[in-house]
Amino acid sequence: MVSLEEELELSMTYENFEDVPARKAASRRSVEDFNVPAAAPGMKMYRLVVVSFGLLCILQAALNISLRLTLYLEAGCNNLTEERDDLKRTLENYVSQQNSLTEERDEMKRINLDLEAGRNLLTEENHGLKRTLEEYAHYLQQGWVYFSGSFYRISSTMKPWQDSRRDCQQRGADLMIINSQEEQDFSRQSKNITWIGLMDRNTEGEWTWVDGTQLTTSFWHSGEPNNYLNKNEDCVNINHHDHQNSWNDAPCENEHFWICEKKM
Ligand code: 2F8
Ligand code: CA
Repeated sequence: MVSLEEELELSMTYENFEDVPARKAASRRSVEDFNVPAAAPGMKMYRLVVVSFGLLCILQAALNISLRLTLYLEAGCNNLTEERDDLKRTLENYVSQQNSLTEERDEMKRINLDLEAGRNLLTEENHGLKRTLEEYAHYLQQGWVYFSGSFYRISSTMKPWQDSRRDCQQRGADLMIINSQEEQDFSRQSKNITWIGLMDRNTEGEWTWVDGTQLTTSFWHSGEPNNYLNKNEDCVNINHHDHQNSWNDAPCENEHFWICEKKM
């Protein structure tokens, strides 16, 4: 226990701004007068110190708490920043993946369009081939002979050149056009005189095929064309089968067999 004297001494150490002897006297007087312990100012000081210490402790505690809180929040903040960066990276990855997928999808769409176009072409080609096949079957069934890309049919009756041509047209064909030596040789198989699709009916001396093309390679028999005996011989037939050059011009109204050709 600190005595009142000691407390007084202690308080005097701190409170040197007052008159010490006077304070001592006053203190004694106060004790004597009021029977109150003379060490009250020291007690005050003591309380002040205790309170200050308490406040310091509270301040320290508050500082600790705020420091810990700051550290905690900072750590939390760092975590959140990392999480945010992670999310950003993930999002960037997603966006990049989405872009790749979009490009892939567009490429697939283009490929699909190409494939569709290819399929349409193949379908058209297929239909065309079917039609051609049906046509081949039709002409073969009708007794036509196939040679080098065309079907040929030699008539079994005789007609003037114009009627002969009409017959061919009604069969989806026309009178034969000879474009090569091979075709010329093929035309000589028939031993009958046969009309072919060549004439100069429009302009004398200007020999024209039924498809409108002008004559270039010709196989006239020797002395032909001659408008024999000044007759109007405007249509051409295969006459001299035993010669490579077998053509003869003859009057169109004469009746002969004829050869139709269907180009395939
Ligand atoms: O000698 C060639 C001559 O032969 C016939 O007349 C006799 C032909 N006439 C007919 O085919 C109608 C001519 O055209 C031919 O030039
Ligand atoms: Ca002639």
